[in-house]
Amino acid sequence: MGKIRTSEAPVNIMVMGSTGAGKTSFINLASGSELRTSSGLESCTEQIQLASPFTLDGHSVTLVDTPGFDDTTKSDSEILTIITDYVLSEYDKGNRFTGVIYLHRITDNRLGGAALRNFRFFCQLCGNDALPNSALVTNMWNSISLEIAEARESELKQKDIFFKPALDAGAKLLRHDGTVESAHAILRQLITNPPCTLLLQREIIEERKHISETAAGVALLGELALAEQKFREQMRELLKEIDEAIKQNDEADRLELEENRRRLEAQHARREEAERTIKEAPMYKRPTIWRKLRDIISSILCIPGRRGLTQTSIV
Ligand SMILES: Nc1nc2c(ncn2[C@@H]2O[C@H](COP(=O)(O)OP(=O)(O)OP(=O)(O)O)[C@@H](O)[C@H]2O)c(=O)[nH]1
Ligand SMILES: [Mg+2]
Repeated sequence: MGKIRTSEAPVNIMVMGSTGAGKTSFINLASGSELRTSSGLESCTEQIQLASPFTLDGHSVTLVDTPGFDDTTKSDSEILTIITDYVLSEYDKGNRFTGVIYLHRITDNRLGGAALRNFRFFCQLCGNDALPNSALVTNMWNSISLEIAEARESELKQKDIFFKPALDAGAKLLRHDGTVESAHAILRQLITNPPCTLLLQREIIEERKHISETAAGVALLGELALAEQKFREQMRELLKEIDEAIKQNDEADRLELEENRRRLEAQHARREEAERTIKEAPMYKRPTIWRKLRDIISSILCIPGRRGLTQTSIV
C-alpha cells in the first residue's frame, strides 16, 4: 500500500462485539484489508489485530479488530486480559481512541448470553465519559424482514438492559447495510471526535487499580461467582440422583449422571482458572524509558510487535 497523505491527526477506532458479529468483515470492507473472517460457530479472531491504515476525509484511519467473549476457545478472563494489555500499551504510547464501535447482528432475536456479556464489557471498557465517542452498529439488515429488524432495533433502543443507557450517555445508534459506503458513513460519524481516554485505561493507569478492581474486572468476577453458586446447587442435586441410581442398581442411569458430573466439574475447573487469571494478574507497570526506547527502535526496524498484537500492514 502506498504512503498515506493526510492533513488530520491519525484516527484509531476499535471494533468490538460478539463472535460472528461481523467485526473483521466490517474492518476489511472499510479498510480494504484481508484479515481472516469466520465461517463457523467458533471464534475466528483470537488476538488484537490492526487493519491496514487508509485515508478517509483526510484522516489516516486504523481500525482495531478485537476478539469477543464467546464461550468457545478462550475464557472471558483471557479476552479481558488481551484487550486490557492492548489499551494500556496504547495509552502509554500516547495513542488515544477516536472511536469505539460495538457491532451487533440485528438477526439475533435476543441480546442474551455472550452477546449481553460483550455489550456490558464494551460499556465498562468505555465508561460514560467515552461513550459519546462510540457507535452501536447493527448489521445484517438484509437477512431478515425490515419489519422484524425495526421492531428489534426499537427494543434495543428502549430497554434499560440493552442499548438505552449507552445511548442516553451519548453513544450513537447506526445501521450498516454491508456496503463500503455504509461502513465509511459510520466511520465519518466518529473520525472527528476528540480522542478519548477509556474508563479501563483511567482506572488502571491513572487510579492505579488492579484489573480485578476495575468495572470490567468486578463484573467478570461477579459473573464467575454466580456461576459457581449455580454449580454448587447443580452438584448437590446430581450427587443425590447418583446415590439414588446406585440404590436402585440402575447402572445406565448412574453412568449418564457421572458423565454430567464430569462435564460440570470441567466447567468449574475452567471458571477457577479464569478467576485466577484475573485475581493473580500482576499490577500494570508503566514502561520504563528503556522499554519505550526499545519499542521505538523495534518499530523503526519493523521487528515484530508485542505479544497479542499483529500489525498486518505497515505503511
Ligand atoms: N449478511 C451479512 N453477513 C455478514 C456481514 N458481516 C459479516 N457477515 C458474515 O458473518 C460471518 C462472521 O463474520 P466475521 O467478520 O468473521 O465476524 P467476527 O465478528 O470477526 O467474528 P470473530 O472473529 O469470530 O469474533 C461471516 O460468515 C461473514 O461473511 C453483513 O454485514 N451481512
Ligand atoms: Mg473476526
